[in-house]
Amino acid sequence: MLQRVRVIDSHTGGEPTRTVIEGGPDLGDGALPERLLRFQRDHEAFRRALVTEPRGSAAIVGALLCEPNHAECTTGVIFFNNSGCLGMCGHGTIGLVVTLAYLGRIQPGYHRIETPVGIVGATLNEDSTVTVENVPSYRWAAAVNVEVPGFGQVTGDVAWGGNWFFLVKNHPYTITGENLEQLTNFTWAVRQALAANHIQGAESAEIDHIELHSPSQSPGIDSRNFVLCPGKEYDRSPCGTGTSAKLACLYADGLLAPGQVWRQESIIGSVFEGRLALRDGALIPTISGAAFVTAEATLILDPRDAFCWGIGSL
Ligand code: PYC
Repeated sequence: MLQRVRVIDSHTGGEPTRTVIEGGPDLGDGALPERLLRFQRDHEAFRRALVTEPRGSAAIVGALLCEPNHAECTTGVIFFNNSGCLGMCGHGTIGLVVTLAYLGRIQPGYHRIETPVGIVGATLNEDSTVTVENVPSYRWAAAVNVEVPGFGQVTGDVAWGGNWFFLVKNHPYTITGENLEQLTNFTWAVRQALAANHIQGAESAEIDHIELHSPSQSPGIDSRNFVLCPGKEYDRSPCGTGTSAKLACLYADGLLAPGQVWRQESIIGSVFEGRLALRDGALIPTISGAAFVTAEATLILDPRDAFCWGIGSL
């Protein structure tokens, strides 16, 4: 039998989000982390069908809307990509909020959104930009050395911004589109070396995002980044969770004060504006950016199609 899935596609600074608004799996109720486990255990085929080829692409992040567990939240969401699920997704949250506004389900103002790693805030601003108040972020380990085969010793910080990041301190690359292959090869090698050397985040979490920075050529922009996502694809946006991790590291180094603005540019030149607030000893990043709806579609999943559930995986 054909399965129909209604989605709204958007992009946030060039990075796509596919929000599932109807026809997704019912994950039951309970806490979001439990529903995430059910999604991972029982709905791998659905994940691949939604975001990998032939319907999707390696860059797409899926956002499955779920009933929130907390009454004060507008919605719950589980983010997923070509290789698995994400704890949080900054660009995806901006895309999701713009999608809910497009559907007429929310108005400008403050909304709470439940994710598997905690409740985040999201303000839909009058100019249609969105400001995400992320989960508390922190630097877990500073100046960690790792021997990367073919590249030598690489030093970086391990930080949490809703996902786990390794923020490389020393690299020789100019962050431009022409260097995509080199940037990808280098960051993928760093990620593998971290795993091989058991360099992890809290509670032995895998570090699955690698982030490089360089100065920006654009006036008023503090930094340009390249972020390698878990499925070996780079983030077209400046990465909301990656920017959060960066802000936490800057704060830890005494280079960013609460309230100070940090403008982070992506490799394609899209910009997020970030700030930190200190609340009860926790660092709360806020990330502002814009998203645009690009399509409203019904995906057809036909089990007779040999490629119904996506073409291969990593
Ligand atoms: O914006 O947080 C983000 C993100 C994570 C992976 C892709 N985008």
